[in-house]
Amino acid sequence: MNQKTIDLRSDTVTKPSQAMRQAIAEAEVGDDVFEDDPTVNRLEEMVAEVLGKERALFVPSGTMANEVTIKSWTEPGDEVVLEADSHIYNYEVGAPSVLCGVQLHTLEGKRGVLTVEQILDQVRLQDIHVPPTTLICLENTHNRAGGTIYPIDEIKRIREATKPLGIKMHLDGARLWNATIATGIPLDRYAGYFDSVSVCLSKGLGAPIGSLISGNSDFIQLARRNRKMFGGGMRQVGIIAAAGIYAIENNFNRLIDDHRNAKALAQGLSEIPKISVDLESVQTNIVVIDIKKSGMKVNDLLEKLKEKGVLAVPFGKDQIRCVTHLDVDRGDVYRAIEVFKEVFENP
Ligand code: TLP
Repeated sequence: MNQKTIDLRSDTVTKPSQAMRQAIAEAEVGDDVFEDDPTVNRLEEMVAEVLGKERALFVPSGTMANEVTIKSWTEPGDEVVLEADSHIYNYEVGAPSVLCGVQLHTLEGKRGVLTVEQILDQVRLQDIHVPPTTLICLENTHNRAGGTIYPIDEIKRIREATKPLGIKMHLDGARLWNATIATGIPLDRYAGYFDSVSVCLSKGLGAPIGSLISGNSDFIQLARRNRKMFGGGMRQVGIIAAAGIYAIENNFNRLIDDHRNAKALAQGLSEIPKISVDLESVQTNIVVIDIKKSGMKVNDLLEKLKEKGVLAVPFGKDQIRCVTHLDVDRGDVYRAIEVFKEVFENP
């Protein structure tokens, strides 16, 4: 019997369900560059409202959301402070320097979290010699740290200390949905501490494409212009906005299943002697597995897992990442654990 491939590479791999495809087929559309697409307008209003912001703007990807935001808040030569393992620093192809002309100043956090003391120690104010810090970017949940949640008290302290210095704060909230489901802290409470927040529809929520940037009206007006400059002005994209609306309405609350599945996966894997999993960092839908003890090479392991129908991604010299999502159920998790056991028992 042909078994289904268990794809744990990312929560971006989910495919639109029949019901989502139906919503796509029925979407009313217009030209969104003219702000004429009723479905996009509805999605933007919906996201602005859940985040407690004046406006929101639909963009094709999380990367564009972050880069349009950095472009909108900074001038070339400014400095942006962010965590060393952040997505913006590691996985956006150097766009902050190429597209926005800013210098990134990275600080090493613990499980993705920077403290207010660390930030205050390193921000630079206007002085003829230095690039001024005009923006701080935080990430919640934090991808490379393994889906960890930023403590809201620390966010509040950072906000209170840096707002008087005139520094803006942006949240890369690609997976903010997961933080809210895990903690019960509403989206707008997190968002309230930031000048801008980006969220993704194409990760755990299961839409095929799309992210939004939110903030006040002046910021969104500027972001709309920068989105056009970056080639992200889109036309009859109600067809994809409809998938986003469907995703928020139907797939937000179910993220709890992904979190439970990630915990079950982490627990099962942690019982395999040749690998280590930091169970404390498994707070949402991401599991990072360290295979150093096994002496096996990451790419060899990934190849062996693939032969047995389990996909994951490399995540450092001795680490791989597994992500749970709506196309992975508990049975798949148990089968994945068995496959890991087989691979480590008969390397
Ligand atoms: N993350 C992807 C990869 O790029 C690593 C993944 O598989 O997790 N912010 C965060 C925190 C992200 O994790 C991602 C995507 C993005 C932004 C960018 O989103 P896209 O891929 O839509 O540009």
